[in-house]
Amino acid sequence: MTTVTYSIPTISCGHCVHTIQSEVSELEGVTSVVANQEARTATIVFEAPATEDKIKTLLGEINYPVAA
Ligand SMILES: [Cu+2]
Repeated sequence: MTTVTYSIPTISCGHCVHTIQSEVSELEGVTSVVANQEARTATIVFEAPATEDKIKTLLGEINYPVAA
């Protein structure tokens, strides 16, 4: 199990938080997603088959790209 906190500058409201949490939770292997509106972060707990690359790709696809 791996826990990573991503910086996501485009988080701007509670809707963003909800969208990120519901979309990323759908990814197989993701066990927890907690997005924070104030900090503009998402802390994601995952294991195989989920990978950092898959999570980052998904976040980009839903218009919440991870900051470099
Ligand atoms: Cu929003």
